[in-house]
Amino acid sequence: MSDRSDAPTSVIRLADYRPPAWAVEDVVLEFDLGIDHTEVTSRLTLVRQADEPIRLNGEGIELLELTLDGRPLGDGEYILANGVLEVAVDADRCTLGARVAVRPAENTAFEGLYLSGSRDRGFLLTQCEAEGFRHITYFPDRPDVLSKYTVTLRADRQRFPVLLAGGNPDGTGDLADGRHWARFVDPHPKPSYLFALVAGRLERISHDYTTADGRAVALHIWAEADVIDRCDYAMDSLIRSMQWDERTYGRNYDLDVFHVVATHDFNMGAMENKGLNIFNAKYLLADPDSSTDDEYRHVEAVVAHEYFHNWSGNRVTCRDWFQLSLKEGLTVFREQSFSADMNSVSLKRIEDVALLRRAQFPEDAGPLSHPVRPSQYSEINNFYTATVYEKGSELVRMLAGHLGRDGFRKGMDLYFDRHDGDAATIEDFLKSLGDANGTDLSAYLAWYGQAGTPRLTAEARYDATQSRYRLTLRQRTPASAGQTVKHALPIPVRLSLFDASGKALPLRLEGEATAGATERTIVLDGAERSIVFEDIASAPVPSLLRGFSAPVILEFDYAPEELGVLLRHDPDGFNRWEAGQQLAGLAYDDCRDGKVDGAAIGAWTRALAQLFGDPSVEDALLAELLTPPGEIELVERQPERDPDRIRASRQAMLRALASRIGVPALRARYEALRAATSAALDATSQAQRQLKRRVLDLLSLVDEAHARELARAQYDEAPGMTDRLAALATLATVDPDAATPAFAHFRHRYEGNALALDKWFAVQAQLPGETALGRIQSLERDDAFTLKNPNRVQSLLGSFARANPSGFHRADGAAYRWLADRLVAIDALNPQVAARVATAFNGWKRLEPVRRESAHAVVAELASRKDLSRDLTDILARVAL
Ligand code: 0A1
Ligand code: ZN
Repeated sequence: MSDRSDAPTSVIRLADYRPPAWAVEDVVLEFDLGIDHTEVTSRLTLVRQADEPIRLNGEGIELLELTLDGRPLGDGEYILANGVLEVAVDADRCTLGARVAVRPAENTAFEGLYLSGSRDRGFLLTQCEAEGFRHITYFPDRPDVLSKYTVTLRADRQRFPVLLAGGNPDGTGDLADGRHWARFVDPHPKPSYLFALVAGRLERISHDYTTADGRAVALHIWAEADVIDRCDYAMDSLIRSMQWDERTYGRNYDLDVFHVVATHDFNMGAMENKGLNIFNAKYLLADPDSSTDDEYRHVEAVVAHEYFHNWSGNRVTCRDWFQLSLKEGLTVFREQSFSADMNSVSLKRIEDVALLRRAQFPEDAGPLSHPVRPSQYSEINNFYTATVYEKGSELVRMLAGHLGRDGFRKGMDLYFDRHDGDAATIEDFLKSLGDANGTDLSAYLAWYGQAGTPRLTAEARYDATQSRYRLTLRQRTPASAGQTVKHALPIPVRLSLFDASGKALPLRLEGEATAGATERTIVLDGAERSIVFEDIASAPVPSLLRGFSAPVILEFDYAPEELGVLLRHDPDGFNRWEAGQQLAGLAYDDCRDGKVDGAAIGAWTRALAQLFGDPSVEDALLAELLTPPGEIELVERQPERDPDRIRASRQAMLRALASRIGVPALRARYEALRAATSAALDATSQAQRQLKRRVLDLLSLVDEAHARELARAQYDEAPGMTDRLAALATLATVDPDAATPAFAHFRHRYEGNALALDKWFAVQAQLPGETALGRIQSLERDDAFTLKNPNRVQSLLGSFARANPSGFHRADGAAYRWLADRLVAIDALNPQVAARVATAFNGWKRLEPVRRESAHAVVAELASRKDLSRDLTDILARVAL
């Protein structure tokens, strides 16, 4: 567990980076595994790099013995203080041996070696990123120390029949007293954060894979017996990922075995340990009866993400944790491209941009704002953020767009060749991409160092007499936490112009001889740039920032009917949706404060009603178009941030949309989709389910009694989880009382199915309004609820605090006080989880005055406590500022 905050909190700075004073060539580890007591013996071969003592990190472990070149060291021959073991050595090369004891069952923080599940049935596993290895043994626990690992595991054969560690298998055998052993050798040097072991009773499914370069690889997915039959989709996803990385980046897998393990006890999504990926069961298990369509997509994406790390993360790792986005942003980008290829390019882009806006934009607009490459941290675990991951991916996307497909591939080839086996930096990455293409990309470095979402404003002037259209682009990034001076960034703006009938115009810029394509990318690389288009016969409608070509907030003064043109005619699915989102934003403004009146709400409902009846619009896109920005995004449009009013206005606009489409059309569409209901997983069936859900939700706003009947029937008839859960959510929103028996039925039906119960908690945690807190408090008393399980905490407390604005931000502040109390309790068990839930307070400063006052009191009180973990203290200190 992390230090309590009464220990001095030290700030780590990028500017202070120094290479390691000692390299570790190889590591020999031996584990005598037990649930209460595990003994770890290590032998490190150390090689001097600088004139300094050997310094090893170690936390929460008991040192039993230390040797130098085989000779035991006495108390006076080393210093052990503040989590650092220091040994002064004269030689340039030596072997340092240690024997330490650790206590897995007591490790509730899930960092280092811990127990998943119960004492009698659970299994042992490790989590080492970012700084968990120091909870296992003494080691220079930093990503730029790369070593070859030989690992031997010993344990009771009955209790721990399966023994796994990263690397290739190197023998197994029996020992006395019913014990057995297994050895693994990893030929690829790796940093300690990629070490992993797993031991216990697990079942497996397997597949023999042959890589494009001819290596036979045994793929094994491991899970506890009761869920092993839910791993097939993950295996298919793994195979698709391996093939895709071979095809797209020429990257092959590099060991003889690849293990993937599912656990219900995990702080994050999954972990890319070399040769032994460990997954939160939520992102590995899938079956139609207990998983939704979204969850199937998440399994595919996370399996791919972890697999792709084998190159972008493991073979080329990070020099220090400031470079985290080097592996994470890049790997998210690779996963997004893969998922787009497997499914739909425009739907994937819509999903990713929606996530960026929902999770990263608010982060970047509040006190937790930080650059994609932070310049300092006090707790690195708090930097696994939407900024490092999602915005980091957007930066890679801009670079890829700049270089074009072939240029980007050439750049990636050079990056992997040049830095294979290295701990690299973001500069290395930009340099490889640039060098391979004879260009200099260093201007993009500014994106990595500057926090905040840039505002891009566009202003247009049409000159009818000269048939010219002038577009002026300007940028400005608002000051963010600790960063007041902002610089201009290179912003690629992909754009097209449409005439009023929706035809894309050929583009000729001032000074060019002939018109070219109908789409261009203009890079704004200073504060302002104007461009002039020639031969424009009438005032055009610009489609800007196509495909979301840069992670910025675009401000352009569109008239509602102009957005209507794009919404109806833009051939690019993403920008079509985007026009709908922009128009919905204006429509929302028309629905504020109880009125529903204005040109925009008219244009929005008219355009969508028309698309609703247009058979050429695909179901999946229509479902997305019918979903306006959520309550969290709409906060930006509300000067006085009152979640109740935001919700009321949003409901009013949806009601206006539903009435415009009309009850008969909604009913007819629902019935048609109902007739097509199946549990099939193909894209068409998924799209039908998604649209059916949207239609039912709209219907519930204008035809409540009928919608309630339909929802109840849908719950009963549902062939799979997507329909079942959607029905439950709609029913509960329309009529909470009518939903009670359905919730009870669901609870009973899924007794013992942890992932299904998580959804049961999450749906209820998100039901809006003042009654939410009381509901949460009674759910806390459910037998299945525990603060010890991160998924449970996220599904109940996380969903409530972060995805239920009107419930959490009650005007009386009761939910703030309740959450503060729970945070203290969670923190005593698992600081990482407490810190993540606490980010719900990120936006308190911009709430309306009454809520702001009560949130402030709670945050300030919490932040002043001295008994909290470093993780939670760091979040609170930044949020309270
Ligand atoms: N590298 C993993 C995410 C991860 C990060 C930290 C963890 O423990 C604190 C665990 C997993 C990924 O990007 O998938
Ligand atoms: Zn990752």
